[in-house]
Amino acid sequence: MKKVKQNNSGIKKSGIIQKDSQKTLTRKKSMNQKISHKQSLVSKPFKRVIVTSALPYVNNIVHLGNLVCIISADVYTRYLRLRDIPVISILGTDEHGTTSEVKAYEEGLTPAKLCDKYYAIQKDIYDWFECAFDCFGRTSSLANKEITLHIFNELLKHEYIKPQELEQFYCNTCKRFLADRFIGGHCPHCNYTEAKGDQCECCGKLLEATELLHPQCKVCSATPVLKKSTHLFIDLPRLEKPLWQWINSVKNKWSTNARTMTDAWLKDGLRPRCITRDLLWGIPVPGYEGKVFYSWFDAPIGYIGITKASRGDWKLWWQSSDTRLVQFMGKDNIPFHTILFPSFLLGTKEPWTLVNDLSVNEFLNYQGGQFSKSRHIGVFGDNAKETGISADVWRYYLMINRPQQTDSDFSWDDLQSKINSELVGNFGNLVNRTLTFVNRYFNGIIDKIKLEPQDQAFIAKVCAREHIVGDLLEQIDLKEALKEIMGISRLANQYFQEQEPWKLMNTHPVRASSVLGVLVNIIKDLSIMIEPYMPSAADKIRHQLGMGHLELSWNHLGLKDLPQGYHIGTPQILFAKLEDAYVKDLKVTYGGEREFGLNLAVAKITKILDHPNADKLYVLEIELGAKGNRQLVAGLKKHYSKKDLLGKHIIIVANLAHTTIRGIESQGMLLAAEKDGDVKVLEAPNSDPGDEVRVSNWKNNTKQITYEEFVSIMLTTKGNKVVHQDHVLHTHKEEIHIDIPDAAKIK
Ligand code: B3M
Ligand code: ZN
Repeated sequence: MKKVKQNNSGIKKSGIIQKDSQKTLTRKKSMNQKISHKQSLVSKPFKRVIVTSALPYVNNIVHLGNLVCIISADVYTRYLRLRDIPVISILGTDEHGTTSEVKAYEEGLTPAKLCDKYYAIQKDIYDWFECAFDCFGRTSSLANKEITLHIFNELLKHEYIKPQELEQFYCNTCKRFLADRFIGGHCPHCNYTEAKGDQCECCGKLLEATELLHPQCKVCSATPVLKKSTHLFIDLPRLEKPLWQWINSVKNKWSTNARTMTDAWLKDGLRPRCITRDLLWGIPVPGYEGKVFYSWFDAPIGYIGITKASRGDWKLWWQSSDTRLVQFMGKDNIPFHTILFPSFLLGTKEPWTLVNDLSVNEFLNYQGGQFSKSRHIGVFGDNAKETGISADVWRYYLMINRPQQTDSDFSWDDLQSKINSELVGNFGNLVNRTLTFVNRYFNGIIDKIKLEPQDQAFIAKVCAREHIVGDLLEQIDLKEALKEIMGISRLANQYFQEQEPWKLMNTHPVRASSVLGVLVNIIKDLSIMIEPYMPSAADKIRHQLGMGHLELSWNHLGLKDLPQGYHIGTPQILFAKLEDAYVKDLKVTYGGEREFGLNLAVAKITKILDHPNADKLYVLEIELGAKGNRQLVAGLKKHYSKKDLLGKHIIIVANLAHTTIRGIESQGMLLAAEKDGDVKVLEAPNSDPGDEVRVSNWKNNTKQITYEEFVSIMLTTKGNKVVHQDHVLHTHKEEIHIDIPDAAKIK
């Protein structure tokens, strides 16, 4: 993760502000005094700030909606850094629990290996989005184990933990208790046959595993039995009073949704809550074999664990009354952060830092519906890069659309219109035309600034609005603050328009230079204010202004630090317009709509006979999982012995019209690669019969096709992979690998 440099050196070492760097320094001081009343909001009585964002489940590839929360935390942290406030921001992966175990089982990996894999994927995503965390870690770290056990032991010591017996499903074959997600059965409400232990995906109802009809162990399909198991509960009723007192002392700093939901929980009265699970993957509960802590126990403790894993001074941050803890999360995470996590900490009777500010976002939907990784609907962190839209632009869009009071919707049309009108038309245009002008007509040098009363009035107006931006950011209203920044940019464009420097050029050059000087100053200020939102764009602007090596801070706002004789750099276009045709493509790619002409599936060869009427052909019997068995005729005799072929997991075209070859029906076709006379069948050894083989995230075609249509779809090999238009063929378990040179023919 990128760490952001401290920015306290600022102007001092720069020397770029050529003539009056001395004056600038003094100015910096007076600016400090001026904004001190604002700083006090965040720094008094607090000496430091911890910013966290809810820790994403390790194997969930985050979508734009999840990124709202993470990027919000990053924007706010970057703002605090600009204000020179000591801050650390924390994120990491939430790794324990059933979801990881189930996914590991599906991918044929151990949970630990699965977490390693997805931890790396997630880290890449946040790096790409330019999230500059101070600590990025994992809940499965040793440090987190230590803290979790410590907190548990303290709770035990103060008698907040008590055992209670529960009845749970147990699989006699697998010899273990089954977590909800490991149980399947028929839904008692709608009779859907593939309901899960916690929810029916057909009717959407939440279920208790014990309600399922015909329950089955998902691992071995045996019928599980109910068995008693002793679990540990945290005695929330006994913690209710201190919790209630604490909540009342801080909740005015929470967003409304956080307050409302927490109040509702408290009003219902708190009940003891189970903090253990019968799972293998997690932090083992001492003295209880086969049990681990519930992931919602060690996940929030993970904020502390992640800090401990990366900083020796973690206690200074996490055990001080003068640390301010600001937590960002989605609305489904509220009670875990306002009731459970604080209870765990309060119960230890140790001086832990509890949350002060909660910034809870509502949900972001995708084109009016839900994001779905499995159905390839929506933009996910790992494909944001492929869209060709920069991280800055994504960050801008997510923040200007931040679902603060209500859910909001992502739509490509909205994205296009916001990029084109705001980033390109308003902000980018202001920067570009101003700097181009200075370069073209003044050789890049602003050497005369003589302000008229009208300029003074305009500057006062801009300064007032800069203050509003600061105020909004103090209130963590990241969306309104960004709107205000764009408003300042619009104001500057208006000023450009009204002053008409292109006309003044010829008649009143000093006046033209002054107007441009004011505008360059505003651009410098804008680069500071947008830095938390669009760090790369801010950096580009600074380079274009010739201030690339300067670390500006919030103290340099106020249109002040640009002296006469200032030499600006080279202007360049900041943002590219998003064209209609491109948007149309994006809609198809991320709308779960794009279709591949073939229907490819994994099949297992179960029997091989010689073709009775042809020397070169085999007749293969193949199994397609739930899709049944089929028979294929294949010309492989020259290349494979029966022994070598039998049992292979091959790939077949399942939607090819059946045909009769020398008197025997062939119900589809297997795929093989041919290069210089060498023939290799395509294989998917780690996938199961019936698994779909896909190209990128496109849907497979279900309609029947002719042989001619098949031939028209180009497939080839590249780097030992099979590709269609550079997209790799894959199942959900593996990419198709083949040992044959590039550009082989697939037939
Ligand atoms: N992983 C739930 C979620 O991603 C959970 C948050 C943990 S925060 C400590 O929504
Ligand atoms: Zn079982």
